[in-house]
Amino acid sequence: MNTRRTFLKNGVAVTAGLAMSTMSCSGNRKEQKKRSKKPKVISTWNHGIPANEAAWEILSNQGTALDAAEKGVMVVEADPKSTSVGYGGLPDRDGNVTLDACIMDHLGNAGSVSFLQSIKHPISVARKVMEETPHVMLVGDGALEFALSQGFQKEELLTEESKKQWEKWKVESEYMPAINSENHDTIGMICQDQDGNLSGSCTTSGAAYKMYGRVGDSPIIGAGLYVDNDHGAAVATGMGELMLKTLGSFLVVELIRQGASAQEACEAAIQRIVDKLDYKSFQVGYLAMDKAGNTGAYAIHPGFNYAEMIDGNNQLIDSRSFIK
Ligand code: SD4
Repeated sequence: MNTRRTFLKNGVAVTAGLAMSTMSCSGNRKEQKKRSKKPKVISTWNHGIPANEAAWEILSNQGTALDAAEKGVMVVEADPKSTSVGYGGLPDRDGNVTLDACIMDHLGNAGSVSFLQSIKHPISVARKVMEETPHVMLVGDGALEFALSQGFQKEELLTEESKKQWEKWKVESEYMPAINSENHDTIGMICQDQDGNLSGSCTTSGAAYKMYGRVGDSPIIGAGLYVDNDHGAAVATGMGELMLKTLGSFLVVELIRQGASAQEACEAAIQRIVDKLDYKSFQVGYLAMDKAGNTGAYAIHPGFNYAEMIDGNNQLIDSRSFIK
């Protein structure tokens, strides 16, 4: 059996940081395990607040974690003020809004779309890929063709505001993703329903002013999102190239499976980036929930936050970070 003891014995991530985080996690582990399985939703950044509300509507009416994870992030996909997700998302350097999204349920089913254009709700197309095709991932024109065949409508996703920002950017044309700015602002969501099942979703317009055709971590199962219903789930936000190189969300869930707490696992996955990659100029944030509903979050830089909703209370929480 994989227990916390095994995790520590194997020395997977016994670091001072982990030891400290163990102390700072709320309550002791026995108490955490005793907690009843109440519906719960967590999601990245400020826009997690309205997204959680939509997810809660479903969870509090005996809905499934999968439905909640899809409907929750759709709120942000449809919001033109959220310039890093869906409609109104900042475009690539040539002015194309290209979207990435994925979804995963408690049975281990997964669906994903990438480099999808002109469709407002890529998360719903990802769900259709999961449920209606023998595949996990469709990209570009193939994803668009599939979406249209499923009844989705083509729409212009570049808003006047995003177009203005892109035109301003073109003056210098410098690709420099900013830490915690709106162009690094994927919504990742994890839901647990009344049956204790976990599902997750992740959707983004990706890094603003990326190269045409660039795909980040968000549609990649294991990088932007991973769910193992026996153990936990994780989502990622930030500079996708770093999560892709470390398969971060899978790593977080795997560490939970080996006995780490959700908090320890997020910290260890950030530590992996710090140990292996040039991390200082980039932000990455991980958010995780274990099967008992305990949550964890950790980022490279300060400024990452997430929304957590339980018992109808929705609150924003600041994540801790490697750089203080
Ligand atoms: C990406 N992780 O495409 C996404 C973008 C993002 O906050 O902005 N995340 O790399």
